Order: sequence, then structure tokens, then C-alpha cells
Amino acid sequence: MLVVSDDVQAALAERRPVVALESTIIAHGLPRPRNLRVALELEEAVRDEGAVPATIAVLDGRPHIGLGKEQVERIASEDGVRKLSQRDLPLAIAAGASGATTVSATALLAARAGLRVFATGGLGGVHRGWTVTQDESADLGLLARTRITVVCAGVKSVLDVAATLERLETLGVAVAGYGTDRFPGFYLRDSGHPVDWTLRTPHEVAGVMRAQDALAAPPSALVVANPVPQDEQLDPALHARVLDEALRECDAHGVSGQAVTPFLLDYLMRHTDGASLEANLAAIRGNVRLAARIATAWARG
Ligand code: PSU
Ligand code: MN
Repeated sequence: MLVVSDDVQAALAERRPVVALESTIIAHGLPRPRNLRVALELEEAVRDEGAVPATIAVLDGRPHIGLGKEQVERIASEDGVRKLSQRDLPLAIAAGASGATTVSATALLAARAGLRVFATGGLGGVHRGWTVTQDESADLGLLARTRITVVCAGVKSVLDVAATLERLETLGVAVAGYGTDRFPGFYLRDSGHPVDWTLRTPHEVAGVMRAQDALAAPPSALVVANPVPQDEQLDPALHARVLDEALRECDAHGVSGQAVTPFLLDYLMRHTDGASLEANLAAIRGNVRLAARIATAWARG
């Protein structure tokens, strides 16, 4: 069922570090043509750190773990690449469709392939207005059932961050700040909420992963929340102002379902002169590098 690339297969067989990367960010989270350059740059960053990148996507109905350059190009450039969350996978497979995978679909496929470390930008979560729309990303439920370590810059700031943190607690997903006791705010270093645990080295993160296994509790994820570097964060005042507008526009246009997240991210990008995009990319780059170091500490076992 899974098409695992040769270099990912070899790395897994030899217990060398591998980092899973999601593809929705490429297809639906970043503007073309920059998205292709970013996808390739992120893979290169993983290699720089001595690990093997495994970008995950569904192509013509087949889930791929590790993409070649032409396959990355398809995800970045082809029209009609869908956004696939976990529940969409069997539908896309049976239909022979192609799609980019969100955190939920990526984490599921990565875990199936035997990968343990995954890097992304920001997780999905509980949306503002949840009491009316019930809009909550499938990312949370899947992470509650999957043994994987996700390195992210927190959850997207367009969400209700406090509610998302509560939900992660209810679902039993472990959350730790990396080098911080504040939960990061995706474009910002600090979401305004604390975290209960702080991890300071890849070795410490690997120690928690081993403890998860030793405990043999029902499988759930470890979220390593890694803040964007201080000098690369978005101006907090600008962020607050534009985010307010974005949420109002989203409402006014009646945007709903899968379209909400891409709409908000795009609005922020266009109304911050691209500054939100730069902060987003800085966060992802940092996460990818840290994930590679964690995968290395994990592989050393
Ligand atoms: N963070 C970004 N860009 C993105 C996403 C997150 O900076 O495109 C994607 C991730 O793939 C995440 C998804 O899993 O948004 C969540 O979408 P939704 O809220 O529809 O579940
Ligand atoms: Mn949603």
C-alpha cells in the first residue's frame, strides 16, 4: 500500500535518522512558485543535519513516503492536488486521486511506515467560534492515537489557542516547550499561554520518547513546541491587527470547512506585505532542523 522511497527504506533498515515532512503546507499553505523552492530547501535542511527527509503525499492514489524531485514538483505545481486529512486517505486511494497530506494524514502514514519524528509549521486545532461551527482540526484526534513526535511552532495563531491546549490535554497528547516555558504562537515566540514542561536538548526529547515506549500506554503523540527565532518573529501588534481583519473577512465571505485555514493564512500573508510568510518559513526551517537532530538522538538509541 505504501510506496517508500529507496533512500527512506535504506535509512530505516540501517536505523539511520529519518524526518517526515508534510505536503499541505507546500500545496495549500505557501504561494507558488516559492512553495517548490521551500519544499526542496526543507529537504536539504534535513540532509544538512545528517538525516533523511521523507516528504509525504498521495500521488495517483498511492501514498508516498519520500518523494523524488519530480514528485515534489507535482505537489507544488499541479492543479487539482487536493488537501487530504486522515479521513480522506481511503477515498483518495480508491479514486486514484492525488493530494497533499495535512498533519493528521502525514502523521498516520509516517507512523505506518515506521517513522517516529515529524516536522511541520503549526498544528491545526480548535477554531475560534468553535461553539457554533464545531470546527476542530482532525490533527488533534489523530495525534491522540498515534505514537509520533511532532516538532511545530505551536498551533496556528488563527485558532483559539487556549481551547486547543485544553483539548490536547483532554486527549492525552504530551506537550513540551523547546527551550521555553511559553507555548509558542506560530508567527510569534509566545502565544500568551504557558507550557508545563520544557525540554532543552534533542537528547532530552529522545528520552521522553523512550519513556513513552517503556510505559506502553495507549499510543499518543509528543508535541515539541519550538518557537520561531526572536529576530524572525512577526511584529506582535501587526499580527493582532491583521488577524482580527482576517477573521472578520473569513466570516463575511462565508468561508468554511477545509478552506478556512488556507484562507486565513493567505489573508495574513497579503496584508502583512509578506512578513507573515517570512515568519512562517523561519519557524518551519527551525522545526525541520530540530526534528533532524531529534531523529538523530533517537536513532542513536
Ligand atoms: N500550518 C501552516 N500551513 C498549513 C498548515 C499548517 O503554516 O498549510 C496545514 C497543516 O497541514 C495542518 C492543516 O494539518 O493546515 C490543518 O488544516 P485544518 O485546520 O483544515 O484541519
Ligand atoms: Mn477545519
